[in-house]
Amino acid sequence: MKNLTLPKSFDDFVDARKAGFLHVKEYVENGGRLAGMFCAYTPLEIFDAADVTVVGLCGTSNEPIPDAEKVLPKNLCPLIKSSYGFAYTDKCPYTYFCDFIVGETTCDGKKKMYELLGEIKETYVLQLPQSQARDYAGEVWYQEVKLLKEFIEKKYDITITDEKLREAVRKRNALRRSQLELYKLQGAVPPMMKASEVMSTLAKGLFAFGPEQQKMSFDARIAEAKAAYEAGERPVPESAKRILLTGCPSSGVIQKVGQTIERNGGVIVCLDDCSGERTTSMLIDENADDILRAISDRYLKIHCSVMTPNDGRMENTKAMCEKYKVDGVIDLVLQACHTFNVESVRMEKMCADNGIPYMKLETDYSNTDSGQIETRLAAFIEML
Ligand code: BJ8
Repeated sequence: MKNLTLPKSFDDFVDARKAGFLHVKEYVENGGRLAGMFCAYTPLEIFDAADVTVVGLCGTSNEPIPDAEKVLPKNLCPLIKSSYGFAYTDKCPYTYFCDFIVGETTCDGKKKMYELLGEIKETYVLQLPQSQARDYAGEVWYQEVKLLKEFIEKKYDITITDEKLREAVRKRNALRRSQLELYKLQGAVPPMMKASEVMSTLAKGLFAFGPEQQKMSFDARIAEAKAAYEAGERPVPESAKRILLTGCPSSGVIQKVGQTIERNGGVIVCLDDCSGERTTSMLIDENADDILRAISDRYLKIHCSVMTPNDGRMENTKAMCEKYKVDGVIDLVLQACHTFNVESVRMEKMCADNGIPYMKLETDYSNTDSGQIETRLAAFIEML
């Protein structure tokens, strides 16, 4: 086995993530099954039912991007370049240790990147329909989910039974309910946590390995935050402007954008991306006759800009603005993400129609625009 070099940026990454890196080595060396994935459309219950731990491999750091650009075009989304760069440079323990990777045909950049990623690590690509609107889309996706199940069965020479799938559904539903409770804390006025704390709680859960452990870690943090709030602690001042952050996945810019919002008198009360409340609230019928179909149906319902039409996202964001008493919407677009970039026109219109202040922020993983972002965010929050 080659020597693994950890990137410098991990030194100051959240402790939970670092703990996960150490844990993964031990887990794999003890015979644990590990797979990597990139997208909210990946049906996690299939992996759970096969006792495969699945970890998100979306790159969140600028560090491997110069190396990735030796292969990939520069004008590509930073999330794609970072993800590929980690595999290309052997710098991510999860990519390094996983048995295989599951990709999906979402945006053009990602689906073509998977072809190159497959040269480094075995990569299985789910063929996701481009729309939920066609009658046949549900059947196409069901067949894809079934093919994934068969691929995993063959890979490990196992059978994934309906009982195991049902058990996995129960555990994932329980985890989702717990995650919804965590989001609910931000509905209080003032919110019970800073957004950075919500995110580190989610990250801690994510690297806790397995839905039950994740749930335990969320439940403990929720109880702690509620008790502190009841005892009079207010981690966020009542004057903080309540922000809904929507658009592209934000993990790679959360320091540049999230911390800047909080430093300038704002607080993110709703993270409205594909792994936020709108997706988490989609549960699966635990008693469905055809449990595999119930799983595939749930995942196809997810709203993402790669789908057309994608009206559900606008409707959901509007509902979240009301629920979380939002003062302003920040629409995050990662550079060269055409789907979210074009869709921002509709998001802006939805906000204007409902009298909600809106700001679009286009950025990448570098720090070259930090000053400009600070100025723009400060001005936006000041105006709320
Ligand atoms: S369900 S948001 S994880 S596709 S990689 S689309 S930022 S250009 S990540 Fe995504 Fe699944 Fe949708 Fe969620 Fe744009 Fe970049 Fe593509 Fe991206």
